Amino acid sequence: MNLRVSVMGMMAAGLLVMLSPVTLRAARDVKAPRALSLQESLEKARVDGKYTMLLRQIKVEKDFEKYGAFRDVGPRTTTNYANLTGLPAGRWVYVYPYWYIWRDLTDKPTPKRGWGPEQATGPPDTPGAGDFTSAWASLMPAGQDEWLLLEYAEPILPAAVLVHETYNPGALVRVTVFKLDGEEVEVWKGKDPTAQGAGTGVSEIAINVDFKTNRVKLYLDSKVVPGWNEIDAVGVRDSGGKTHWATGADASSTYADQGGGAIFLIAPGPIPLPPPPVIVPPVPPPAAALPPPGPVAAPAPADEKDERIKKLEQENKDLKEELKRLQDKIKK
Ligand SMILES: [Ca+2]
Repeated sequence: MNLRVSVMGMMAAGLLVMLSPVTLRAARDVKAPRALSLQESLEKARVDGKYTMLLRQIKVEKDFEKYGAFRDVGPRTTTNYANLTGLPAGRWVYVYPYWYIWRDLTDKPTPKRGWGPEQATGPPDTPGAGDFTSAWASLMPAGQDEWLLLEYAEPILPAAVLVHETYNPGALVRVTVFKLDGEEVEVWKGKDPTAQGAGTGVSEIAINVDFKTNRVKLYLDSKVVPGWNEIDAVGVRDSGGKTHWATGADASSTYADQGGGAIFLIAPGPIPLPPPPVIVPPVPPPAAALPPPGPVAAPAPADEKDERIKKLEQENKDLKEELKRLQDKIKK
């Protein structure tokens, strides 16, 4: 009996000895890479300055098993990933343990459209109170609560955010800043220091955090403050007293998208605008599906084509909606 037990035990031990080298080797193969500092990681994710305007940063630690320490995957339109939903379309870069989703290629700057969020980049350039194309305006005057996301060239230890409001001010209700690990941190919530009816004003929001940020997000209570709540520029004053101006911007909506930029049905203010000709883009062929992330990157021309098709589809959709609105208006 005793002998039998010990033989069984020896067999079991032998099995373990046979298995263990394999198991150990597998464990060694999937060893996590060394994580860079957050600032180094951000720099690496820009891929030698190729990308700009970070839309999202998400932590997916286990993806190193598939992508290693770094992978420039390129354009993806997936909105759901790793139990996250509502992700923006963009250019995906993996720097362990984060995914960075960028909007723009640095060498293809987005054109400056009147009232586009890009009008809130750089120092203030709007001549005074009033409706000017040099400030960001939302699509509708009070259609929804709006937000404006600003990106800065380098991470800054922020002491204050300076919001230059140039038309229907007083809607700012919340300011957040992003940590370099992607976490959004609320730094202020309250009543806009610039009063409604002030015409124009600079809302100075003091910030007390102990981390650097390169992204600031403003939230506007657009539905409460009538008219388009336009923002000309957003500065971040650092702890040394220097003010930095945004280098990129994204927004919940923009008046630049009104009729795909072709129809000015409702001018947001007193500036008269001649209605430009309505150009209906041809219906594009169905867009080719984007490849899954992997070592095979899609060739650049195909990406550009996809983007053009996507843009045309959106413009076509906008125009159709605009046409329907016009028809409904005529009916009334
Ligand atoms: Ca501006």
